[in-house]
Amino acid sequence: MTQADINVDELIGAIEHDVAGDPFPVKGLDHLYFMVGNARQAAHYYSTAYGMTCVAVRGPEQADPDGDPAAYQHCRDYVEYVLTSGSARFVFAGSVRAGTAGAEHHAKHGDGIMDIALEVPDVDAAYRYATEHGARGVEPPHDVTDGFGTVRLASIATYGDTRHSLVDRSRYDGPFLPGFVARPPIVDRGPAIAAGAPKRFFQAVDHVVGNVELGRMDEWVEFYRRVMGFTNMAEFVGDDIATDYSALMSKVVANGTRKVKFPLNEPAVSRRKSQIDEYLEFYGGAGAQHVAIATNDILVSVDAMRAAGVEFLDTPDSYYEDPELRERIGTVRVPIEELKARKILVDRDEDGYLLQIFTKPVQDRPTVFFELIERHGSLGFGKGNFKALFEAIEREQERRGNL
Ligand code: TYF
Ligand code: FE
Repeated sequence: MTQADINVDELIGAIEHDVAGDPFPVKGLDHLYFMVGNARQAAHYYSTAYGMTCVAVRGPEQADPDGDPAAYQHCRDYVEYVLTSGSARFVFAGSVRAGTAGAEHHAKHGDGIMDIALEVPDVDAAYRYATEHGARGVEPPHDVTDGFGTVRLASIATYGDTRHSLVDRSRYDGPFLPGFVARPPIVDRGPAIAAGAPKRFFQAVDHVVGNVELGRMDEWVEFYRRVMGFTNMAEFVGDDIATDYSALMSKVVANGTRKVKFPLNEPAVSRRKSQIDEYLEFYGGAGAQHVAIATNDILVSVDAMRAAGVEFLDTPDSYYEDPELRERIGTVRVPIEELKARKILVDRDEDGYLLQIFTKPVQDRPTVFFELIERHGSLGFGKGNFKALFEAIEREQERRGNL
């Protein structure tokens, strides 16, 4: 199978869904907007270590003194790099001066996800529905135009200082948003690909997880139900598991097509400090915890990322040697030894199985991290791995002195 043949919907477990009756139709995730301390270096890291391609940039060099004054100031204040990998699109932004909203966001939260932007067919209808159902509007609907056409944008607030921009790009064919200019990739991966490296390490964003404060998970589940018509997916971590080992509670909400899946975690009260408490303390409140990126070949992706210096959580050999695992998992596409060699986790449910692995935090603060996921029918999140996974996270927490 060539990468062009990959069906992204299948990769992320999307299902058929009738949008006619949907109060808040969503086409999918448009982009994730990361505010970082050094966008130039972040763009380089995600190019080399995550195999992404830098496609566009906007910054002081693009500032048009004759254009819209707000857009002019924005260009003078930030440098923003757009990187893609298949249908996934990340923006890395850095403030070039003190006192901007982005600089304040970064001072408070460190590197983090400021905006989880959704592509919608009708920005005005979506914004109206959301705000009428209790969402706080951040930016009302407005057009942004350049020589490539017009994008309609709005945004609403969600947990912490995070927001959801609503994007309609159906009348636009530029490289990203108005004001951005196309640019060549930061690294030429051509020679590596010619030597057998994968063209892409991942093809899509599978889910984005939010950490919220103690006792507020159900409030945010209700927010996504009321404001966006998202529904609860079956998989969650309840009290039983929480108090035993996981130290967190988790529920998953998704849009009708399940292209957009948002698990929400809150800390559970337990003997030791929850991994969610550690996040909340260092992030300075609620925020996006991890981004799961979907790959059609997790073995190749993990090998390439490890070779580039990405650090993954360790899984003890005992996980693979447990006869119960082999029984639960049955046959998967590779021998378990291949997974063991790479510390990849595996889980099976009634619909199929999935392979997954988690990186360590990707910035100085123990906050945001990534998950690589390869789905084979399963629409779950690796519930069977929670024990092994949370123990691995707690070992890291202990090493950092935050347990
Ligand atoms: O998204 C999920 O639910 C899984 C499991 O702190 C998970 O990836 C849940 C909480 C967490 C780390 C992973
Ligand atoms: Fe996940």
